[in-house]
Amino acid sequence: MAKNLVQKILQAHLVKGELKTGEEIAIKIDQTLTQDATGTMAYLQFEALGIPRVKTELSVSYVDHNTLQSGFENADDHQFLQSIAAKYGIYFSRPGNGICHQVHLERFGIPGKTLLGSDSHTPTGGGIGMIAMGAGGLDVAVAMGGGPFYLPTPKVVLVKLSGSLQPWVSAKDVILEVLRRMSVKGGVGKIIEYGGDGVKCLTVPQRATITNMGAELGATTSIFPSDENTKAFLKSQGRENVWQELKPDSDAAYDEVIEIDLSKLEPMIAQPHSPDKVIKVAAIARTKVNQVAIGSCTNSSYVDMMTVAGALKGKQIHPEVSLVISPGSRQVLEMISRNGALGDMISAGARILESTCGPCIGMGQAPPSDSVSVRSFNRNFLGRSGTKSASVYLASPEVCVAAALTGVMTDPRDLGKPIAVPMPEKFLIDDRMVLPPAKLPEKVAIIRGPNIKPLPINKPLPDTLEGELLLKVEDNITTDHIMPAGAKILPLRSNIPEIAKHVFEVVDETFASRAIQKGGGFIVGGENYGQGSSREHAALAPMHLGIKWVLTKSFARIHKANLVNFGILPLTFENPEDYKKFDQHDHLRIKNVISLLKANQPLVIENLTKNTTVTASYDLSDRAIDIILAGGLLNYTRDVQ
Ligand code: MIC
Ligand code: SF4
Repeated sequence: MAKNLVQKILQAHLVKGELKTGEEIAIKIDQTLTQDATGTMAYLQFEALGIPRVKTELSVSYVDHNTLQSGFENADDHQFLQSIAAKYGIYFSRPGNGICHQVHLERFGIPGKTLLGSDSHTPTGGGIGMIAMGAGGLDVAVAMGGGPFYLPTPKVVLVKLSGSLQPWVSAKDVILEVLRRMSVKGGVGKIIEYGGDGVKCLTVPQRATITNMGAELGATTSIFPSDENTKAFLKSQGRENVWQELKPDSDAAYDEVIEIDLSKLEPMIAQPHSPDKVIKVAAIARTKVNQVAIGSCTNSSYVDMMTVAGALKGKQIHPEVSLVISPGSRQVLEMISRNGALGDMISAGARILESTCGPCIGMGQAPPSDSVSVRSFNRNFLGRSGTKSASVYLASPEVCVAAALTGVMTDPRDLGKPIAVPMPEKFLIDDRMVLPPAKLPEKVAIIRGPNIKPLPINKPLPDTLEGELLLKVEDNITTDHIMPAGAKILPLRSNIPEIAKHVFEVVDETFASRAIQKGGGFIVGGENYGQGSSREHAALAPMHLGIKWVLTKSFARIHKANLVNFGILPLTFENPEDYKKFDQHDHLRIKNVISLLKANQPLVIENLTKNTTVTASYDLSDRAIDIILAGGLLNYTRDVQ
């Protein structure tokens, strides 16, 4: 039978199950990546599994999120990560070496391989032809230990590209157009495969911008074929030997097809506070802009930076705009510093940051109150920038630099002659900031500063769940709502009791204290609950607060898996209208939970305040049910061993 590209790679990695839409499969994971903000927990969990050495082909630990060291916490975490990497056979990308996804693409990505990363933008690797997926740290820990990764077989959507991009229109506009059409929940349960003649005009970093932000569709991942452009990119990175051609069979079938004519695209922009609120830049031209931030794992490649530098050369940014630029990797930063482009940025008035996530995750550079910030990033969720009253827009580096120069939203085509930047034939290659694992692991002592707190362990699920509905929220709640990030909270990622105090802070400041006072409780939500980041802290911290179930209209994939991994029941309304039957503070009870789950029967929620009942269902495999009953994946893994 003819196969599409996704089916070919999944089939080659299949360990359990069959490729039938919706059915659970388990696949072998070739490579893993972690970053520091999710990594400390992932490695504590790896330690708890008791496996002496990683069993993957390659595992890399990056430090790129928590690099603002305003106290000992982040620096402690870095030392812990470095020592644990050395001991367990993991490569360690030092702080300053770059953003995980950018560096992985440059130095480690291999067409046809699978990559699991404890970060939702791991699909960046799809730009080089990998099946690269984001997951919670615990799933990544299990994969490092050689365990397969479980997921429901996704549908495959073909995005067929034709034509080629017009001047000043870029890869970011392609993915913004896909987001405009599909929305932030349009990709749930799907893998997006790009194809068609238009693919030929996109370089690997451009493809990676598109697959990176596919995360915002809620998609499992996105992928491009591996072709001559892939080969050229790998060659310029001195890695041509890992190239292979990968493409779908000519008569392959897809569950859905979307067609995009690249020649017709115009510069686009996503408005606050969601990446799918996409319109043409021209439609909001002349809106005043206060801050511009260029970088992040979506748009910080060499060509992105050279384009920005080219537009800034010999000019000065608008006096009322603050422009910050963070090149994606040390490779990019070093290249633009050696060729003079960095000097052009600096003399135009740009503020240069180190090669990290920085403002994208609220690690510094929070914009002023009530201001407008235009960013080349991938997420503009409420409060993520560090300023709740700010309006954050997402656009290409071209649109960003145009706004920095003029002080208002500007269609970059108004800047005149386009900046043509060719892909370099040879990138500057220097891997000394990536430390290989120790040759004598038994000699490595793990450094555990006071910020590293022991892993919280859950108890098996009780048979009766009774307590208060602590919070009722709307559709599209993100993990940034559930477990905010930013410079103040991120340093607590290795300290669950402390970070748990901030759960749902953006929505309701009293949530955590009420949960603690009541000894736990429940949450009701709308559609696409838990979209966005892969942070398992959005499940782990609620678990610590005693949350036993979350009832929604639907869940985002990674968050649902994280809830299961930490023993929290992800329930859905049998009848979505029942959403209306709940109010905060209602006293609720579910009886016979264990036997009903074992028999795969719906659960009945008694609302003791309102004297009503509501039926809740769940879409969970037998394995997922056993994990929840055990109180989470760590307990389950220990029980079955
Ligand atoms: C993000 O972009 O939200 C993050 C920070 O990279 C997260 C991971 C995290 O919360 O540590 C992600 O995307 O998974
Ligand atoms: Fe870092 Fe932002 Fe990319 Fe997340 S989206 S990995 S915070 S640059």
